[in-house]
Amino acid sequence: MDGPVLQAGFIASSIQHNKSFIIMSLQTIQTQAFSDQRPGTSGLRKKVQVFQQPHYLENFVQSIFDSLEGFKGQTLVLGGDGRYGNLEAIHTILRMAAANGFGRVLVGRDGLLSTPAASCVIRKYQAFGGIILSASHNPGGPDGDFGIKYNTGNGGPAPERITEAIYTRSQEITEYHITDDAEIALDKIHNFQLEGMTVSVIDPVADYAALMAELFDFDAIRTLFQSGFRMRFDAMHAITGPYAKQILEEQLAAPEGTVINGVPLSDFGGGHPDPNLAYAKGLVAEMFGDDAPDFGAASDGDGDRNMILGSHFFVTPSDSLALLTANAILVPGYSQGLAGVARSMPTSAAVDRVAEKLEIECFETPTGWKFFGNLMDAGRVTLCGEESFGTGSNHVREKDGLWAVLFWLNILASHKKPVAEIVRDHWAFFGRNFYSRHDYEAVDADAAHTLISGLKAQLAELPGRQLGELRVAYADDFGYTDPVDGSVSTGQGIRIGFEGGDRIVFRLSGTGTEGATLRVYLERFESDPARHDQDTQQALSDLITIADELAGIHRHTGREAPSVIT
Ligand code: VG1
Ligand code: CO
Repeated sequence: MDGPVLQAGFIASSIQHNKSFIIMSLQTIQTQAFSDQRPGTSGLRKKVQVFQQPHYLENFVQSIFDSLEGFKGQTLVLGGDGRYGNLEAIHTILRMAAANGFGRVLVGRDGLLSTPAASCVIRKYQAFGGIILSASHNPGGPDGDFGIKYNTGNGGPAPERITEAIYTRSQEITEYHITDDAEIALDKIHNFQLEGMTVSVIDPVADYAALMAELFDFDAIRTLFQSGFRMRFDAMHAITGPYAKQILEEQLAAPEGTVINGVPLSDFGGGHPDPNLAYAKGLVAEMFGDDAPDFGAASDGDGDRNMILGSHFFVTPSDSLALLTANAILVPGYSQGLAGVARSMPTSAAVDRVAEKLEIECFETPTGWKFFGNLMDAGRVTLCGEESFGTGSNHVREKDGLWAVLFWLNILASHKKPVAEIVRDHWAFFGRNFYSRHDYEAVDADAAHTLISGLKAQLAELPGRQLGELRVAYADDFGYTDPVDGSVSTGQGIRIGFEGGDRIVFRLSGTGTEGATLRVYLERFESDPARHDQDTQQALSDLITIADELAGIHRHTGREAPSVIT
């Protein structure tokens, strides 16, 4: 082995900076493949302890670089959500980018960039691609999760053909390239050289904030806040704190204190940075309490998810997508009309009916934002969304939490009505899709796979069968052919559709890091406004029973109830 053996491991390898004069050199480090580096729904996510293994991060980063062509001298964007290990990983990746021949890296100050901001920066500066360090909504800290994903030059998550190439490479890797350790100052905005590569430390918020100001009517939103409108934004001690503070409190003049939990912490304050009714407890209590604010919102670890609440009212992400689509005309950035919309398969069909009314195309894609990229690049869709608290548009190529919040603020500023009234009016016009997702987290992986195999075995005989009051219209394992490049993705979730539009979907999570997570998605369409105020779980109760009977959830997992209901 030439060169000193690094005290590798992403924590150990880069924390001891030589403060004195440094002569840098390139090193090629011998390594061995790790068998578990296949990216999931959104990059490679593992427990911090897994990433702390010597060479683990380096192997994956080199596998990314080895799978790409033509990046020599080009620009890479780099940043993360600030979780435990973020800064150390940034140091390692900068040294590897230099050793592999990138010309320049744009890195967020303190190593921070939200996922949508990274996407924005990649596009704005026409970078070759970007690396984002995040495990999104998964908890952080030394016992939490870490993650890494690669985004291509369009700003979007690498498509499956690239993530598979990265995985294949990770199985053959024998060496990686890195510069010697170096002093790297990321706490101020400046440029410096690293072994012939320029590192530009950039303001993580500025480019993103400028883009938001182009899309939304900031004057109208400012007037709304000046009229006494009250909002609470929960940044969950994750990445959106600095973004929300600057945009909401400084640029839009929302009162100080509008943003809560606004300081990013490496362990998210011990919380679970997933903006839903289960994990954003404090915000939910305030929004359903006495003297509730008019509008509540939260975002996740890396800033790409959003939860929308009104006073005593929760907006499901599927409804939110439908509503943004129906009201896009009110928002300057979208007032020219929408090319089309797309939703992930498990997301409710609420947006489909809006698209029909607007006479625009509506696509159903597999779970994960990477499937929207081609449709947006081809100009076929403008808005996209997922039931998992993700909405976004072609302004970037990632879902975007704060963008969704600003979109809602723009709508609220135009309608001047409470959130609940806007949503009820929408249901009265388009009908309501009752919708819920039941997650069974960290179940035994073998049991979960047996459950899914059992469902697959039943698919052929299900159509036409009567289950309780419902008759099965179709049952399949969802497959998708990308209409732009013809690539095929199979095994994307079991769908059981009933006559009248009710639906149950089963799939296993591709972002969990412990055992398996079973997700059960339940949906019922109701056109009669007199029945729109039912409790959601009540409205779905017979589908919940059918789901358990068909899949044997209790029998296979031993669980009496879901871990999380959203
Ligand atoms: C989950 C969601 C999916 C989302 C993905 C990444 O994936 O269901 O809709 O795109 O997380 O979101 P899975 O495979 O666990 O169901 V994020 O905010 O982690 O980038
Ligand atoms: Co996220």
